[in-house]
Amino acid sequence: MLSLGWRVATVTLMAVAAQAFVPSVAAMNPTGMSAASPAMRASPQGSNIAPPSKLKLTYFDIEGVAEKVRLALKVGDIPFEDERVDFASWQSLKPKTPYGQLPLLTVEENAPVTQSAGMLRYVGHLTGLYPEDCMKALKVDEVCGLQEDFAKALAPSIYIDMRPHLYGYDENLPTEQRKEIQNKLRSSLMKEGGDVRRFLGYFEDILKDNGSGFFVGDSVTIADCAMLPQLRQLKSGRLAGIPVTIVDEYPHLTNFCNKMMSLPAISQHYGSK
Ligand SMILES: N[C@@H](CCC(=O)N[C@@H](CS)C(=O)NCC(=O)O)C(=O)O
Repeated sequence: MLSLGWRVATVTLMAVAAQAFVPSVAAMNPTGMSAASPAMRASPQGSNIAPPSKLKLTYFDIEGVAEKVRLALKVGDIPFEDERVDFASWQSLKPKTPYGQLPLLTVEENAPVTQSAGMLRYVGHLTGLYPEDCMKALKVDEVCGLQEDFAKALAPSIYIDMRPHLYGYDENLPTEQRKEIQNKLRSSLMKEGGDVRRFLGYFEDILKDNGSGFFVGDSVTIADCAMLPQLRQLKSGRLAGIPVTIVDEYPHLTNFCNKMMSLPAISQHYGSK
């Protein structure tokens, strides 16, 4: 039986436009979109979708995989219930979820839906943060996919500490041994030509080539909502062996983080965090 502390650590480690009917220049906010009533939205790409009357995002009280969805909802000014499940309640909730995992997105009276990547695109459609232009959407998907690849590269060094059996070790592997393996994995991630600088280099180049400070086009997209939590994770100090200053080595990534964090919806969301 896992202790609560262990379960907390487990889940902690597991783990991102509105428009008026007729946007005016005066109504534009720093996202490049107009601040508007959520009743009907027109994205910069021109979609007009009425948001659902009820939206609930259920996840743990961590950033994790649901943070990109929270950020897209906040940037898009879509009202939603940000339900945070505590780890004590999770054990009884888990068997009632479709696949034993969070996040869940409940739209109006429909059955809850799983998978954060799908939720992000759904919110992207609602808000216009997912471009209607196919080519732009393809580029957004490319960045989102690369972010997922980076998360996958980091995952073994995170999960070895929580679920060693996933990597062929005994599930009761002593903590010191888990840490030892974790240190080796982190050293490999950090070595010259290792995955951390490889991926950060890719992201830096995408920003440099795009030139707007955002990953695709000249305003916020769901790709930016996916990237910010990924970079925040690196800067958080939660990944031992990865210097918290690593992102500072990349001027375009640093500028991106500052730009995103200074958007009113995002700075309000994080408050003093
Ligand atoms: N592919 C899923 C992954 C969901 C997932 O891994 N959820 C983890 C937290 S990040 C979870 O529910 N863990 C608790 C458990 O498995 O008991 C998504 O992106 O939504």
